[in-house]
Amino acid sequence: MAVSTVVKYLSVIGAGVAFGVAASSLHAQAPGTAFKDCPECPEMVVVPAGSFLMGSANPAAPAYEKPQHRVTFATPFAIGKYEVTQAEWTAMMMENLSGYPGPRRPVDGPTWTEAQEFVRRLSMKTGKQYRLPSEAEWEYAARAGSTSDYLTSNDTAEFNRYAWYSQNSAKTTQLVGQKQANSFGLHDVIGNVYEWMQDCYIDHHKGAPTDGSAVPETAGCPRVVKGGSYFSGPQNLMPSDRGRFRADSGDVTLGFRVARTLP
Ligand SMILES: [Ca+2]
Repeated sequence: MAVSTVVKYLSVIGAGVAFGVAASSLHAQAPGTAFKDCPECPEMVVVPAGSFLMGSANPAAPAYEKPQHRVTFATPFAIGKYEVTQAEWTAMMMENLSGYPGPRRPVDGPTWTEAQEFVRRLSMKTGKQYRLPSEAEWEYAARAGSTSDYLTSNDTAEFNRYAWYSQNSAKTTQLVGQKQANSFGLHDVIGNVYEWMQDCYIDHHKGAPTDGSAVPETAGCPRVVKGGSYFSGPQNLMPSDRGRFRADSGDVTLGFRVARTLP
């Protein structure tokens, strides 16, 4: 496709979602760009290269959030703008296992192993490297440049603007994208459903990878979950908070968002 055709195409869709190979490759590295690799694929946002301090330096924080350590991303990557919805899940998996049905609600209940099957099928369909985010990628994306304990400050009054949690959710999942996006353009990173990480869970950050990669697999290891859910109190809404589940178990508070290696 000629460049002039691409520009014309992009001008038609304006600031909306870029569809198709030409559009997504043209803007693949520009932070903040949103794109889809197919109409039924999750919408993705490009997150900039950079570095951040992962974990908590707060003396009162639990040991499993320490030590705080610097993680550096040499290149941009893409992460889901929203939690994977039930419409997106069903398009790949041909079934809906969710406890709270609704096409624009996040899928709830998939095991880590089932989430792996989802990203495998998504990768097969698109020819792109979809995967679960590493815990480092997710926490970097959740903080979106903030160094505070919570979202953009230490003020829990912010939760209503950014997050569905125990005090405003009626204890159920909510349609994705209703709450304000963070500075990277991502919705519901904190709250709504907990999200599966690629990483094996270890109960500290000692020796954790500093290049943004996931803590590698060991046989039978539990997997990390992050972000808190519609059922969570403030202590679980901090980007540094971490939980764990067995890879073969699911829960109605637990879903995921996808990541994608660029280009
Ligand atoms: Ca979430």
